[in-house]
Amino acid sequence: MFVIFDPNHTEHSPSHEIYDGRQVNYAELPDRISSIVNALDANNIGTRISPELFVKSHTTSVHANDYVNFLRKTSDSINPDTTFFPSYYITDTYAPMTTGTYKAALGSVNIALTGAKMVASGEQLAYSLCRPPGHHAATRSMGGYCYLNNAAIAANYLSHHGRVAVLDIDYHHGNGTQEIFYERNDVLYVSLHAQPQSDYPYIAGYKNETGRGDGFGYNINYPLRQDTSRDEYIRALQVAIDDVNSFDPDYLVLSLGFDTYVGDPIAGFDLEIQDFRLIGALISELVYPTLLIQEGGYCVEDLGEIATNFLAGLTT
Ligand code: OKP
Ligand code: ZN
Repeated sequence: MFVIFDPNHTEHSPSHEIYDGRQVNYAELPDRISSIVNALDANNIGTRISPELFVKSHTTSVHANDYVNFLRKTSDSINPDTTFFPSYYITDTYAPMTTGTYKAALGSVNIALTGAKMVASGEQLAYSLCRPPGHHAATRSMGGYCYLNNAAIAANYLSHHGRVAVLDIDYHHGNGTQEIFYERNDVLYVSLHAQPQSDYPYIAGYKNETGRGDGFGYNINYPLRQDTSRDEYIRALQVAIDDVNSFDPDYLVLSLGFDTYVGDPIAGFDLEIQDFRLIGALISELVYPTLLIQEGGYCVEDLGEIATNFLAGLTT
């Protein structure tokens, strides 16, 4: 398995986010990625490679030009060491920008596209260590630590080679990815997440959001109560996996969030570190060329161990 990694993500490092009107520590930390990379190294997992550069049109076929330009110009105008909260093209108070944000977001897209290209050319599995994450970024908006939708851009790239299923197992619903593919039937979106009645992003992720037009029936949400037990979670995951198999895609993109972990500081279901081995094993039943896209997961200390457990289940 190739692991695509780029240290340049550290240039995006906001000092805080705003929660309930108060400044709180930013949870989406650069150390998240080092935690995973260090654990992969220590366990000799995967072959680490650097991303290739891709032309901007891959990004602008998913995001509006004016939005991408806004990200670029805003990043250019921010003074180093300041954290700026844009007033436009943003859906909440969880997508602050620093001067390196645009560069890091584009870097994250290149990480995703490098993995997509490998999977399109015959690799069975690639792991794109994307940061910042992407699944809350919609056609013309940022939100929830996300600026450009890495998984959607990769899935759209792969859709030129065949039909694609996006399975999203981050704790939060990927409202951006859902929006981007809502009217398409060549990309299936299936998401397992905390119910939007109680959890971010609140505005999307409901059961009755099933797609529109050509996309009707190709968007599937499994909202779960915050107090969902491990066994209930595993049962729901099995149903989501069955949906992907019924669609029978040519490629699978997994939006891989580790914030379903019980120890996550901002989220979490009743899942222990070892449970990620079973989750990986269940997902390995999806025998399609698979691209793993890193989304959330905020318990920096345990992320590495969660990732190695997940990969052990997925690959053995
Ligand atoms: C991004 B991803 C806690 C409130 C922050 C925003 C969550 C964004 C999650 N300080 N809520 O899906 O992991
Ligand atoms: Zn999340």
